[in-house]
Amino acid sequence: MSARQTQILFVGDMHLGRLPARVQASDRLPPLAELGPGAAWRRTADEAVRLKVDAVALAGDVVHGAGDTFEGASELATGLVILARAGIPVLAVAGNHDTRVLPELARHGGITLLGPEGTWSFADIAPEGRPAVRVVGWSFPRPHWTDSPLAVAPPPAVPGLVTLGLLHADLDVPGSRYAPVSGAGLAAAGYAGWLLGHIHAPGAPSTSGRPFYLGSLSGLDPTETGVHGPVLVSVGEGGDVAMRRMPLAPLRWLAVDLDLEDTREPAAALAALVYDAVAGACEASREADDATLAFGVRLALRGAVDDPAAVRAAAVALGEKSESMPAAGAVAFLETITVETHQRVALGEAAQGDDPPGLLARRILALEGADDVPGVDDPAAWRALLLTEARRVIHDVDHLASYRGLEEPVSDDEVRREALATAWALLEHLDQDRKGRHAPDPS
Ligand SMILES: [Mn+2]
Repeated sequence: MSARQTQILFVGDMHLGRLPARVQASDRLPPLAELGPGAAWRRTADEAVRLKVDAVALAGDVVHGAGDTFEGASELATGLVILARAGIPVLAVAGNHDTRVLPELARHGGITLLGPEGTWSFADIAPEGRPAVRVVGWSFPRPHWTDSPLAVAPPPAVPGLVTLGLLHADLDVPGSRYAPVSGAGLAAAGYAGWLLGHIHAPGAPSTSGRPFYLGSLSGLDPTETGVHGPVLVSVGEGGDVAMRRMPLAPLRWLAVDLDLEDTREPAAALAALVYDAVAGACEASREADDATLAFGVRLALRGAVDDPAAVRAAAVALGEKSESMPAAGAVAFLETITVETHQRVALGEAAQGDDPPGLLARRILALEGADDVPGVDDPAAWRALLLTEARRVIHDVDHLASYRGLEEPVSDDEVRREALATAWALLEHLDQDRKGRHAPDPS
């Protein structure tokens, strides 16, 4: 660090009070509390002290919700005490989860709330002998807010003063109930950067004034994959701005694909193949100064195999053993293994037939995006039709009373993969029926 730089550490959604979901219980893994947002926040505070940053800025959803307020507030206090002892000020905006609790915590001291009640306000970080930086922020007034924060103009950029925007909002989602805001509108403010809370997937830091998401400080469930941690902003004497994500989250989620297509006897070798794939993926995700303690891996097996049933059985056995394993200087565990392998079949050949396997083979070819499907004039149009049918089936299931409230929007690719899996399962079943007819009766 140059002594003449001003540094601010920006922190995305923490949801303090929550513990990460879906972590395996294992003696080899650190306790859950060491892997969650509270631990990530403590590490962030320690790092802020070590780097002697000039301020820490929180982008909202600091504390998860009413039920977790006590636990969340106590975790927050731990970090605030560390920062207060070092004389590091903390700025924050409220997100949709902490419209009540954050202003209250701010009143107790230790946090400066920016933009209370849906207004814009700013704080200048101006350490002696170093460049001043202005942080402008807007806070959620209520858990739902359908107006754009830009409905009220943010303070204009001041020539010669580096200004950074801090905001919890839904970027480029018109009609959102979570402070919908236009990225172009934010960029037009002429600030050096916009550091956003709300979406938990971390975006690429941008110093060109384009907004980006800080992402959750620590992945809260297996869908929050990748490198999570705060973003360090450094401003030099000439007003040059640099941003760097610090990989401080103790838990990292990875989605790993293992293709078994070219493997001999994949069922027998599955455990070794999986350990190699997991270790390789953890190693590949490792950053300089990586502080990951545990990797949670969602593994998908793919490809054509001779004996899909044997692969499924081996995957179930491996899942039941649920061992954690050393990986990339930390510990990895398998959160789930999904089996998307399928029967090795000459599809083009099978699709020539008008029998049930042939009709299924045509559907598989179409769903896989083939340009030529025997007996089909326009495979693309047919694929669209198949997906519409599949989506209707999913929609009917989604709206059963028992699933109400669980439904999340299903992507086109998820629909396609689900339809493909069903078609492959049927094809395998037909194949077994055919073989069964010739096999001796087991009874
Ligand atoms: Mn959030």
